[in-house]
Amino acid sequence: MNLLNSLPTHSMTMSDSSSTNLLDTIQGPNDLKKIEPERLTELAEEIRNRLITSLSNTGGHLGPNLGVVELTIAMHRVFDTPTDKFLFDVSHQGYVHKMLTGRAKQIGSIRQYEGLNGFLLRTESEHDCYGAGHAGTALSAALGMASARDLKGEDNHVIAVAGDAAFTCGPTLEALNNIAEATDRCIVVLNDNEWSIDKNVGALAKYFNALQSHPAYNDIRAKAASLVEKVAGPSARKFAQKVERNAKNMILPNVLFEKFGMRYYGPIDGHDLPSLIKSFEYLKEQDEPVILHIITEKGRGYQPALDKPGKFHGLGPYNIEDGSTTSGAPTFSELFGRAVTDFAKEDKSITAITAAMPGGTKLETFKAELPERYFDVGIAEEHAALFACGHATQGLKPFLAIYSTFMQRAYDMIVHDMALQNLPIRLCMDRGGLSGDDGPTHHGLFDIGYLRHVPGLVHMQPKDEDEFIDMLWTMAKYEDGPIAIRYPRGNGPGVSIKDRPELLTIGEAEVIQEGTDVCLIPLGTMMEVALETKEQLEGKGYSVTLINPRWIKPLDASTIKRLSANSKVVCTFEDHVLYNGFGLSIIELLHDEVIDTPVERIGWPDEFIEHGKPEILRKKHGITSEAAIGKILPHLEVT
Ligand SMILES: Cc1ncc(C[n+]2csc(CCOP(=O)(O)OP(=O)(O)O)c2C)c(N)n1
Repeated sequence: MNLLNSLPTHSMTMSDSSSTNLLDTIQGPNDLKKIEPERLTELAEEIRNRLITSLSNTGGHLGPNLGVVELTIAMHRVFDTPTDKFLFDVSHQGYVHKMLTGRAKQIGSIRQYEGLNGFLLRTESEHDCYGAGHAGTALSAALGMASARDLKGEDNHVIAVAGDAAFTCGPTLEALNNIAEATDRCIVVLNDNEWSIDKNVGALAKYFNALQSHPAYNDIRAKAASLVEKVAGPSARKFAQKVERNAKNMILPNVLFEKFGMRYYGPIDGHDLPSLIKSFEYLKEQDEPVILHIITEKGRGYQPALDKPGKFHGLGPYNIEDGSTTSGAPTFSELFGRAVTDFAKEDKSITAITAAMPGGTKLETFKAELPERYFDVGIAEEHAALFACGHATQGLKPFLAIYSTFMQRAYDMIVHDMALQNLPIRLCMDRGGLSGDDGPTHHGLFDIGYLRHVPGLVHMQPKDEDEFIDMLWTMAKYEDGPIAIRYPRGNGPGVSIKDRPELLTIGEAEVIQEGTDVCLIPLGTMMEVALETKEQLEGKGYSVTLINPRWIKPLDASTIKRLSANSKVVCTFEDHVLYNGFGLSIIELLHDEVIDTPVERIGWPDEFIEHGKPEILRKKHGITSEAAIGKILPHLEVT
């Protein structure tokens, strides 16, 4: 049972943006401080309405932000950014902070090209002292800032806000272990809503949840509330210690946190603004690392988000009345979830592992149908990778599904544990390629670079849905070592899938057509851009070779060598950075074989790509057939 059910749930009021008087007066935190205390609840409601209305058009992290409205108001009421430092873990819940630091009017541009980023960026505002997008970074970075402050003899405050699932991350636990040694003063807010993107998992989640469902919890909450009533007074410390001794027994996480050298306060209702403000005023005066445990509701104030916290964690545009969204053709993730579940029904040694992303990777299908072989290890990619290694050593066939960008965390495990020991683990890298409106923290543009040089590792990318299933099937049957697949966000070209998958030959490309002028080598779904390029070239009378390479590693060296040598120019296409990318592997191959056909490459430049719709970003950065033609033609026109 969640005790917050007893708290009032606001219904969505449609009176919103046009009458958002208080919010529109806030150009920065100082304006917030001028608002009369009794009007702060009204402000909270305005913020919620603005979020619900605005995000229905742009999409975004609605649920997490609705949950931190009061928390963020209280923080800006008590502390002073940019002097005081706020770090939000992942920072997907940073929209309210953006609104209170002069960006309320721009919230409608969030995640849009040239608009506000969906996460915090140091370059976006002086109030954003630390950027993020990946989980588990806030505590460590906050400790570093607090330690730097101590060294410099300054006296500002450092406050890290982290969700309960952030405590499943290795770096968070590593920071906790180091907190007492790193600084004498730092405030951590544990924003406990019982949810990661999906339901939070693991021992700590159970520990926190057990607290909320414990019969003594109401009593403790009442005492905790009375604590914050009193803490503003002079005898605060003594009183706090007395309340702790009397009210907090073993069911509270105080023991756990205090072993790490932090004084624990709470739990308090994270939607009770006066309590939050008083708590921060009190904590501000403490000369020791402290943790404030607040209980919040993800999606507070919007019934569809309360009903489906997983869906409303982060989503595209939705119908504001009922929260419904449109769904199109099956995505690569959905095909993955279905296929691996079907394979696992036939092969009892297949297991599925996710690091807190059952919904995103669609392993939720596997979880529903084969729960005993499904493992969600929390936001713990390094652990997930090692856990998969353990399975592989015991003859199981783990499918490890992690987004390309989050797999970066597990690089050392891939080298040191999987590849060096040649363990057959199936690395399934969803969102391999541009992620679009999530921006640079989420684009999966580096995985070829960080896997290409790992000895013995097989890596591939499918051009369409049917080939995708063949590749997954080939992975299921492959036993010789680690094998990876990258596939993009969203849908493929929409080809139909044959009844039974086909086993592919590792390292054998598909030659679609042979010509004599230009050799096009598009990786994966870049086939679409290559096909447009081919048509334009053929329209100009050139003879074109088109190869679907399938394998990033091992390359089909003999086919690529032969067809490149027969062409006047080669052009590669990849949804990846050019540096250390797929095209570079073709250049290396031709160089090593002393084939002097020039190679042109279409791919992302050596920079962090901003957020925005893929069409816009592709055009801007030259991931188009026009750009390819522009690079190819000069080689053909020379006589
Ligand atoms: C390294 C990494 N893995 C996975 C994710 C995907 N992710 C984003 S937010 C989130 C859950 C965060 O839950 P919690 O910390 O409890 O915050 P809440 O959303 O509940 O406020 C996950 C798994 C990520 N951002 N970074």
